Amino acid sequence: MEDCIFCQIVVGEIPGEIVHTTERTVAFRDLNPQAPLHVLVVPKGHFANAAELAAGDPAASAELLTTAAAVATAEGYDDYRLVFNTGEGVGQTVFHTHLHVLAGRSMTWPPG
Ligand code: IU
Repeated sequence: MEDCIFCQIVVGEIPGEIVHTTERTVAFRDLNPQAPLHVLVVPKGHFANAAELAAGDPAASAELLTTAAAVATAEGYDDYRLVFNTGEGVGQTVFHTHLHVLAGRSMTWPPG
């Protein structure tokens, strides 16, 4: 989708600090990090949210998780939090599926 900012990062039309790439995913640092490690893992294809990705491209859906784990391990974290926001009501602001990988500080549960 040409007006999707994460699609543009995936193809290199706008810069992102990319930390890891696989066949189906790209991982880049969040511009507004909420923890010492805050990386977003996105599928190369455009899907609005995690459920649509799982239905439309199960292989990419699985690869998002393995990429997230690989990024956390490569950055030296055994403990990390993975988050998919789905819908404006819970804070989704970018409608290209992205898995937040957060680590490096203590976190509370439940999330706010
Ligand atoms: P959310 O789950 O849709 O709320 O997360 C969107 C994230 O994308 C949020 O953490 C932003 O800081 C981040 N982000 C980014 O890293 N680069 C961008 O160009 C834009 C948003 I727009």
